[in-house]
Amino acid sequence: MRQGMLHVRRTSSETLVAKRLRTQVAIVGAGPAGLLLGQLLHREGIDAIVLERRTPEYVLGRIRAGVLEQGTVRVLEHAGVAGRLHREGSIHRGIEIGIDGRRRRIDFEALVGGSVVVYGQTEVTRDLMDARAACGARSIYEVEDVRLHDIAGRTPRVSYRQHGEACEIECDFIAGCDGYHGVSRRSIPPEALQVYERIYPFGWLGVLADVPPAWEELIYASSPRGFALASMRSATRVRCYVQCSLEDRVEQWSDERFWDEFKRRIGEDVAARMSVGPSIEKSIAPLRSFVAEPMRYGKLFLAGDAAHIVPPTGAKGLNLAASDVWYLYEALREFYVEGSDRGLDGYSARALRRVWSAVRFSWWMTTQLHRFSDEAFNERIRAAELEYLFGSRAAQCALAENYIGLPL
Ligand code: RFL
Ligand code: PHB
Repeated sequence: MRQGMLHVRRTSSETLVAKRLRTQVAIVGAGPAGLLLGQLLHREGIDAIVLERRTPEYVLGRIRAGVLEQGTVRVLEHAGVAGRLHREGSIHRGIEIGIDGRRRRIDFEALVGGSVVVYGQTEVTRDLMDARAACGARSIYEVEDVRLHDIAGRTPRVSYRQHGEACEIECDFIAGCDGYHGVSRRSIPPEALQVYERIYPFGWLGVLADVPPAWEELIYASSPRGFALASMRSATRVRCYVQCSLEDRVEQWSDERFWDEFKRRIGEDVAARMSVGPSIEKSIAPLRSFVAEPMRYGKLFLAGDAAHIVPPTGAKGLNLAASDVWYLYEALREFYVEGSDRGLDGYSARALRRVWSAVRFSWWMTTQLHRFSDEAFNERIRAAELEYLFGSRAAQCALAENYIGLPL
């Protein structure tokens, strides 16, 4: 019985429920993690409902990741949503690392035989939304007051309100794909979770602008004024970041101030040849590393930013969301198709192994490339480490191998 039924019933908490739905997997959150899981399950004939508190336009308006690992591309192919990505995404076979005006190319292909694809998270999300709409799978946007019930018991349910109406979904499992600020992780009793966290003493100010990039590959630049990243979305659109203070507000950063600061950090040759233009998006993101373990509590499975956050320096957040979702999809398929609990029981440990390797790499990239108002000893160690990276093929291989993504 998968269809929705309209009737009024009282739940144990005495709320009047106007609409009751039934599905196999209730997915909370329509970011890349939730939508990708929904698509993979749909292709396997497993029913899911996706619940999202924002509008589709709002979700698409968030400018975030830009770099996809090969493993993520394969998962998107498996979900049947990689057509436009292959046509419009651009393959990058290396990145450049800048230190105080000097630059070194990290040649992924020569060092480890791999590459990444530059294709915005917005586009991945749009492709997933389109695929979901095309197959008629159920997504419910603008839901309020989402609550999870009986997650450790036999009758897991998700209640919510939409346009003032109380609704409830009965399900076998709940996938918590609702990001760092979502309700899923907070529904787990605190004593059942172990949390690991590092907050960095700076943020990233990002600007999106319609100008052609003056760089062919991403440039991660460390300068005495702080970090800067030159990235792109297409042959006509750049995405650039500068390290900023946590106290800074977007209003304090005019476009002129942003470009001036970016040019001072990115390297003189690039600054001399780049063009600038008005920002079409500007935002500040704080940087943190965060992991909540385990990623399962009873019938609730966390995936993506709901369970972990990495600083954007390693370009790992979206890719980790994709690997979590892949493992969770395999586990659910094993359950529904083969009748085995094994994948579900092993999900958290399997996902966390990959999570921690990305947490380590993102922490390393962040600490090496940013300026901390730090003690002199740490500054010297940081400089020595970057010097080693510039001179050692082994160090470059380690960076390349992690950047393109460890195997799924
Ligand atoms: P999301 O994208 O946060 O989606 C969660 C969704 O859940 C909804 N939600 C709820 N829905 C219903 N009920 C509730 N109570 C809800 N609470 C929340 C939210 O509205 C939202 O739609 O998490 P997801 O799907 O796990 O995806 C994670 C990625 O978005 C994230 O890791 C990346 O964007 C991180 N990231 C990067 N990752 C990369 O792999 N490569 C990159 O180059 C990269 N660059 C970045 C980034 C993140 C950045 N910011 C802004 C944090 C650059 C930046 C600047
Ligand atoms: C981006 O293009 O937004 C981007 C690229 C690489 C990163 C972070 C963000 O490490």
